[in-house]
Amino acid sequence: MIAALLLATAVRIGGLGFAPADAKAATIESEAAAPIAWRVEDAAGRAVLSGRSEPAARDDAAGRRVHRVDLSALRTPGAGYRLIAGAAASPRFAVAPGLYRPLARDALTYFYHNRAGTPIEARFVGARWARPAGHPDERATCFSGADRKGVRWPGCAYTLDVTGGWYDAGDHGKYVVNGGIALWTLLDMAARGVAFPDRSLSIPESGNGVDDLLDEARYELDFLLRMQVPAGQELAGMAHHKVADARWTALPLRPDRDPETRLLYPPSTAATLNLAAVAAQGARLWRGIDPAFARRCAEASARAWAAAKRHPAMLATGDFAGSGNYGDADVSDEIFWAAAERWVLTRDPALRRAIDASRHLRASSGEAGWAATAPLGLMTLAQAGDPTARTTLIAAAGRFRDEARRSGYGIPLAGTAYVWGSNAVLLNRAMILAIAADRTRDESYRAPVIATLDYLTGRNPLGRSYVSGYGPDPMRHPHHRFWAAGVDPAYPPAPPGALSGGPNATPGDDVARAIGKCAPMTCWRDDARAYSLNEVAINWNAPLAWVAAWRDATEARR
Ligand code: 9MR
Ligand code: 9MR
Repeated sequence: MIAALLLATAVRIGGLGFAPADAKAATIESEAAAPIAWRVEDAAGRAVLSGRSEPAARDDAAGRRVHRVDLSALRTPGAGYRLIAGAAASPRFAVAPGLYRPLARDALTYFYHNRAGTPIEARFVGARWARPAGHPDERATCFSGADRKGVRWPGCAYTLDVTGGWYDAGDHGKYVVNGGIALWTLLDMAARGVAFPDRSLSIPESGNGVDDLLDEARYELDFLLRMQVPAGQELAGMAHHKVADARWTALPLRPDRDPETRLLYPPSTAATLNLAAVAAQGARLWRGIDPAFARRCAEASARAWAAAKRHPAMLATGDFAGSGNYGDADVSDEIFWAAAERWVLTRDPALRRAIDASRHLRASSGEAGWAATAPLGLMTLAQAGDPTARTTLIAAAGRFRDEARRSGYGIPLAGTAYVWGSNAVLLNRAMILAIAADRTRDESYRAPVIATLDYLTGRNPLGRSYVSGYGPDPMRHPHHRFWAAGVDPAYPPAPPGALSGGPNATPGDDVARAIGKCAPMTCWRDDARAYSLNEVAINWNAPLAWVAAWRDATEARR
């Protein structure tokens, strides 16, 4: 007992708290080998629950030995609880229903904040975050000349109006590949029945009679449709890979003050298939809401699909100054995903044959990501009732659940593979676990989903929340050109609900390199210059919104 008292070093718990009936777990970091006594105290300091920890093995990602605590028996609603072990105490936490509802909403509001081509208005987001439209009339032509590898690009004879969409991240690039997965994720929420009824978000479209989640998603879909090479051109139907600055701009920078030339970069097969996929998904979702728009989406999807077939190997291998690459040498997963979306829309037997012949139907490689889109196709097929896709997804969920059982923090990532955007790797795994929980009603898939959100908001070795405005010690200084208070106090801080990319064991910027050796889960700094650790991005916030909404929607069914 004395030893345990001395050895309990830190108590880590989800920063938002728990729904009364939900499973509740926490982590004690301690080198003690024997179980540690713990207790929960209420706001008045009364012990309301106690137990002994379950020592786990050393957690290599955390670089320390950890103990697990199960406090599921704590069901009485209240605020100001603390979990105490020896001399260490957790931050105060709540037990209450609906704790994740505001996060789901704020995580979606992220997208309005990051809209290009339109003013961000004080009446929607408050004066602090209002700004003039960035790139309000974005007519761009194609990059011509040599890229950084010396490859020469011909340019093009046309200009496209590509106004609108969301900025990708801390930079002002708009990338079709990453826009695709982010948009798919929001549309998938809607397809699964998550509703943000008209006026439930605060956006310019609130009051138009349409669900606000769909309105926000349409802002990006409209933009993606503009990225398609027009009819009559040699590459008609293909989608440009990105529109972005010709050179990197420095932080801070209000988007309307961007001095750089904006250029279209060469079309790619991957971007084209992203467009084919999300335009098909859009056609399905708007069919009953705006049939003319749905038809436009269906046509664009068909043209993109046909163009990708004509140009199956236009790989985005270019390396251009001023924007990210999103390069991808394997488009078989994009083909599978686009085929799946198009089959669900059209029921074309040729597409069905392509799906059945694809290895991606049976062998899921893991979680979705901007370069790994097969799981998006699987999720859509499973949602449409496809038994094989369901089996493949549930098998993937089983592997993630096994990893969660090995993790000292209960998260579906064991081992040390913490990459750029690791927080979103977890969330993309959590989505598959959540779908498995929905399908099977097996609650063992649920715990790692809860643990993922707990980890992101405080149950981690740094005791930080990676979500701005949420949890006791939230991220404050993201790499973002406008939410740049971290580099210039004249700029606003991040609004609530923005997710940091998170720990990255492979340093990709000067701040990260200066950290030196670190246990993977601790390779992170709340520093605006640390773009390989602390950037925010549409493809990271979208699964945050999805998973937070799922946690909120499903807590009642327990
Ligand atoms: O600010 C850029 C960030 O948005 C990107 O994610 C990142 C990686 O592509 O690059 C950042 O830009 C840096 C550039 O790559 C190198 N010079 C310094 C830039 C920092 O502003
Ligand atoms: O999310 C991307 C990550 O998987 C890559 O490792 C990284 C370096 O290529 O780029 C990330 O994407 C960035 C993009 O290139 C530019 N906008 C910001 C994105 C997030 O940092």
